[in-house]
Amino acid sequence: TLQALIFDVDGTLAETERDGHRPAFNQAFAEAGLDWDWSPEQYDELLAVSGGKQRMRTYAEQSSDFQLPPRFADLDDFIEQVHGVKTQYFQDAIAAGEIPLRPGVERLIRQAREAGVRLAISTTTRPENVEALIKSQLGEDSLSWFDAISAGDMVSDKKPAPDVYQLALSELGIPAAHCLAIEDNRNGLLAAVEAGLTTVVTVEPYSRQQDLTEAALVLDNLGEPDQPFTVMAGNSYG
Ligand code: XBP
Repeated sequence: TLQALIFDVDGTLAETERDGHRPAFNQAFAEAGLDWDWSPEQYDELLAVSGGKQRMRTYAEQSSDFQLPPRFADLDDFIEQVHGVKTQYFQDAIAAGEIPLRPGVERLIRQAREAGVRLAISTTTRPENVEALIKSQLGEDSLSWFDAISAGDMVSDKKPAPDVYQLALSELGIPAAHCLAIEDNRNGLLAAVEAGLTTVVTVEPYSRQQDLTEAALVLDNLGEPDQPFTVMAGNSYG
């Protein structure tokens, strides 16, 4: 029987990437005096690297004309500081309610609670971003609905490694066989499946073309009664 749902955040709870994280990165880059300005299309490609800090590192290493602005001690210092500023911009946007939950997310969360199914989060982003999103969209008390919020910086390897799902499972204290993961892209799917979880993928525009064969079910979204989801693929339920 199903005992817990484990949600990814970015792309799954809300479409945070293009209109949330991307502009926040660009604002932080401008503030640091960089000429980096990630377009929506470029950002979709950069999403192949999971984790904002890793994304910045990969980009810096691939930009042949990148010069470390003199006020940073080294690349690590640069990434840490600029990513910190980016996180603040992102949280401001979230707190202002600018990024709504995807269709069906709130309904599923509320139905799970009513049915006694426990809730957890497994994400690459920072916990403070998750908390801001959940509180602004579901109310001040809603953080307590989640028994575990596992985030990328709490483990050594980020998605597609299974670590952040294994952490959520151990905090829940429930075997993977009794939990369901909800993801939105290939990196997250691989992480969840490697942790032994049956996984539903609700695709985003950029992940629609990805190989999602390991998913039990691929949907366009979680659906609302007046706005049903479309099944894109499925190997267990399909
Ligand atoms: C999301 C990410 C994150 C966000 C930005 O991955 O890769 O990096 O793009 O957030 P997942 P941070 O959906 O697997 O959690 O900058 O805080 O990393």
